[in-house]
Amino acid sequence: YRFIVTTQLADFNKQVHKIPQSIHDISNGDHILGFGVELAEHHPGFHDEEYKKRRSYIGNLAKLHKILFSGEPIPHVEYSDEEIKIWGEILGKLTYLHPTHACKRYLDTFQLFNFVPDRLPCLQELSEVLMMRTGWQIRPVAGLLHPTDFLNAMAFRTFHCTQYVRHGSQPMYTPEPDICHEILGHIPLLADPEFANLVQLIGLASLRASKQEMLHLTKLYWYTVEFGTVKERDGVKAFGAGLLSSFGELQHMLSGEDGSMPIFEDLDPFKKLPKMDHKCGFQKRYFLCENFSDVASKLTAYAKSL
Ligand code: HBI
Ligand code: FE
Repeated sequence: YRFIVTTQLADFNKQVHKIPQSIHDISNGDHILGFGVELAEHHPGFHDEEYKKRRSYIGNLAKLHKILFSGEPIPHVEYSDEEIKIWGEILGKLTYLHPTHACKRYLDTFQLFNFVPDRLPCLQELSEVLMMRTGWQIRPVAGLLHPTDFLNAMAFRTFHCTQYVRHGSQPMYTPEPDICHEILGHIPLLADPEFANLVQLIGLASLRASKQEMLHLTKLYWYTVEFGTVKERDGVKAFGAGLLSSFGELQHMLSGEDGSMPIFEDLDPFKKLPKMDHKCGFQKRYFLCENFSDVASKLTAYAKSL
């Protein structure tokens, strides 16, 4: 999946930032970037009025959900047969590649959830599993959330998840995060204590970051939590959610499916990171880490420097 981050970057310049003291200071509805209800020409659902209605119906449920204040559970969505079919198809394809392409921690935590193709999990259930395992919780959100809110919420062990399903015409592609990306990409590893702490570190660092530092943290997030890779005994494995939730990108990572092999580089959080490339196909370079504790100590060192 690819984000429309150009607008996000423009937004960094306008932002007046108040340091949130708790998750209650972060809105899940005020700063949605990306697509509005009308979508855009290049969105696969652009010409599908039914789809747009469905997407904004589910998005509005999230906007109404005032979380935690009243402790109300995440709204339940009754998914249609077509939505479940899309989920099942993605799950099937990915579970074929994961044993060879996903890191061991992901394969282990994935088991906790018993995902099956004929049922799209509900976010409330997943949130409860995370809460028990690592104290993380899920908060529903109507679309691509501004990186500042998105990262700040991670300081409070809260992960914002979209709840709508991508358009069925291209089940293997989505230009924006959808529930399949959130569940198959992000949720399993948030049940791993070490990984969950590492993600929170980025969130904590983001609370007091300047605009410049926030942009750098967004890149750090992008090159680790979204597209990170890790060395394992039998080769390079994915831990980034953008990889783990994309059949094409996973293949590309190991075999350069589209004809060009990606580059693997060491991650140095103190160095300028490359511009995030989210428009033209797969990533050209991935950052390769030794293991999660290596990522955590690098991020800790960077966070301390802020
Ligand atoms: N919003 N809903 C949602 N889901 C994401 O995965 C997400 C987001 N906003 C920003 C974001 N991811 C990041 O990739 C960075 O821009 C921080
Ligand atoms: Fe993501």
